Amino acid sequence: MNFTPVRRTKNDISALFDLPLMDLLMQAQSVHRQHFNANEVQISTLLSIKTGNCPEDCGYCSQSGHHRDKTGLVAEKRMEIAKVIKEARRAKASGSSRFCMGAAWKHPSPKDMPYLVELIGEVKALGLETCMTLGMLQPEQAQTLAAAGLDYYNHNLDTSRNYYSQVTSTRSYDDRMQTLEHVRDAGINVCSGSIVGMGESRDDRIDWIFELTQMPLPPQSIPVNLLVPIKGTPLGDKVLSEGKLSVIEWIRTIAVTRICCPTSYVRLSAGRESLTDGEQALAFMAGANSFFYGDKLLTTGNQSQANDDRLMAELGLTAQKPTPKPKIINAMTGNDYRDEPCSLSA
Ligand code: SAM
Ligand code: DTB
Ligand code: SF4
Repeated sequence: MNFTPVRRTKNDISALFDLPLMDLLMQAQSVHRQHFNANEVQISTLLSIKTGNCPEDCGYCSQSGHHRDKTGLVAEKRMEIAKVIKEARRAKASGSSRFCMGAAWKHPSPKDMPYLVELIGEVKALGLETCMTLGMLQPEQAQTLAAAGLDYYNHNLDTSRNYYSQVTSTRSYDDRMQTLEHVRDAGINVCSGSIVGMGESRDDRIDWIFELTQMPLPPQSIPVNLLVPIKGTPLGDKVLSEGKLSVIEWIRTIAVTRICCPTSYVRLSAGRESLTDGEQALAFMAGANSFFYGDKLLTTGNQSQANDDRLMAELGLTAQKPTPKPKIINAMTGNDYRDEPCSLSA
């Protein structure tokens, strides 16, 4: 697949946002069809492997330790490997092709690395693609995860450089960019997206898409989250009192992302639970071709699997199969995982 970025100015991106919706959808759908089967979607399942008490202060997040007195979220220890694998088996059986594991960390600590390496090997041995989102990574950590076979690393820019200080104060936009560089340099596919509806302006959404087009390669996967306003978080409370952004603006953001990053997977992520069938169908029309499947995201709800199965059947969408991987080496033993019996029971 050709990942040549489409270079656009901020004015070009702004003009796309200004198009009448039908013209924008038409353009996004025709770009989409040049690169993808328009009736096929990539399906991932998410699991929180370490929940809550995060030292970062992201203003939208239920898992930040800074908001825990107000959100009441109960923190949990790192999940045992056998339990993670049980969930991965369940995801595979339900038709997901990728298993995404998220941890509420600023960054993984050295003692977490063998745990993460083992998880990657065990999940890949089930025939699933692997994705992790663990906070910031040092170059050696990215290389260790790459050597273990990690397929994707999720690390969102979340918004524009300008609005970032309104979102998080415990890290900078450049910290975020640096981890993306380490992930890219290690040869792991980049998954990096945004949250729409946090009180940012359209210019912030334009600037975020511009940042994507300026990367050496656009991310292979781009989640466009719609803020799930969580009571007790600063940005959740702001949106709950001032009102939510129009869903149509989120759909416009998906369409412009599709046009500017034509070969990337664009993912419907957080926020789908509150959407109607029609709104989701418009989002697919706008060029989204990936979504999270399963009743739960990390700490919040998602559309039920039964509802997603029904909607996919109604829309005539089919699930993409995982890309077969030739050889998977267990970094601990040096053996190919396909030759080893899985040590964990379901
Ligand atoms: N701690 C890691 C990090 O921040 O990179 C990984 C987990 S974090 C929860 C993953 C992403 O979920 C965030 O970057 C953000 O885009 C999204 N997210 C978290 N809470 C959300 C919310 N309430 N609504 C929408 N998206 C949210
Ligand atoms: C992403 O961009 N969205 C997912 C995934 N990457 C890790 C997370 C959504 C989290 C929604 C809020 C929650 O469930 O806590
Ligand atoms: Fe921590 Fe990630 Fe939540 Fe920020 S988004 S508070 S880094 S878990």
